[in-house]
Amino acid sequence: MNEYGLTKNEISKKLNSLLSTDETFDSGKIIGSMCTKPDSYSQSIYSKFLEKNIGDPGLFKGTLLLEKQIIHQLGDFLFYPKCSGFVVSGGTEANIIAMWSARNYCKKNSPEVIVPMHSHHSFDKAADILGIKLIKIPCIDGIVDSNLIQKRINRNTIMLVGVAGTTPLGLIDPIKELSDIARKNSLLLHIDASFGGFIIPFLKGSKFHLPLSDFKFPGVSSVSLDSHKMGVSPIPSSCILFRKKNLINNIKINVGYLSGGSEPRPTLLGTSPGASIITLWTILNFNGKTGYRKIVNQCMENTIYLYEELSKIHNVSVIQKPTLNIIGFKINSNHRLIINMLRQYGWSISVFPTHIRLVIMPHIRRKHIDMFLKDLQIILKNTL
Ligand code: 0PR
Repeated sequence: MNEYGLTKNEISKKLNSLLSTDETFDSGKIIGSMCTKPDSYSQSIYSKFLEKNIGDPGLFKGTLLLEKQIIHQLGDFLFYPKCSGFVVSGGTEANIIAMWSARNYCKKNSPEVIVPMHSHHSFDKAADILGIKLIKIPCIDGIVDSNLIQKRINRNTIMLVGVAGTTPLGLIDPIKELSDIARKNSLLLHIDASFGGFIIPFLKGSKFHLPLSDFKFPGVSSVSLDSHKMGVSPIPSSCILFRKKNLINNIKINVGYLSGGSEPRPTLLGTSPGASIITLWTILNFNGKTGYRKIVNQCMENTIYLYEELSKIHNVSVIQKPTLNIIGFKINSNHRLIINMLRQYGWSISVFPTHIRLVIMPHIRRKHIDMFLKDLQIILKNTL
């Protein structure tokens, strides 16, 4: 650190230079990420409320009220307006909280949670931190094989997990079947809708309509949905919703000394941005269902366009028709080389052991898709 601070001008130059290697969503070349650029309205709202710390909720009762309204609004479109929950930092925190509350609620000596093989690594983190054994169930065509679950349930099992919007391919596990199994065995069921949570409800009635994956199914005990993914809110922002309040009561920690005089929210983080809550509230109310429907349907239109164009290209195999705005594909020969070339052309794709993942978020426009297809075809031609 310098003895004397730099001028604003010097700082600005340094930042411009040091950050010049960062990718931007505006380029349209970040085509493998589940995040997107928050619009200028959310940016301006976020920056107005930087002093709010929801880690001391008694100081920011207004922000806390907005959080309650968010949970109620989300619960409403997930068919359980009476749910309880919080705005948290991301899908990882939401999933860890779901596992934490399940462990404390069920009070078993050697707790086990059954997850699909494709589940996000936040469950591995949670299991490691919380001393829970994860039982991973194989998948068929990218979704969990629900027939195998019953055999793996034993007296230590506390919860099942289903995913609505899987990380590798954006698919949806059979939530109805999972709900039935959870009910039959008196188990909790957490739905990780980190990706799909802000999509599926808004596709209702459209040509992309999908079965629901929420509290409509009586076995579902909690749902996580990330507002900083398809909820288009600035990072960090996600929500965890619980059907029963007593699930949350099991993770409450009494502190007693906070300046605002109330107990902290039972989330993982202490000090955390109230600005995330205020901005999410703003976006939900500004967009309304119609606004989200428009965003989501545009992403789906673009996804299907890219899927159809990719399917026409020789030497490309698309894994399957997309369910949400995620496409998986592989190159029949020179797969690795093509991946490297795409990266050299500036495309930030996401690479899984079996395929390349493209995520068609709101910042990806038709012109970016056409640029991608053009570059891919040039690369394929040059590597033949
Ligand atoms: N659950 C699912 C199904 C996910 O796909 C993810 C993240 C999470 C939970 C965890 O969410 P947080 O990252 O908010 O904690 N999946 C993204 C992915 O693996 C995370 C991500 C996002 C990675 C943007 C890179 C990136 O550029 O793609």
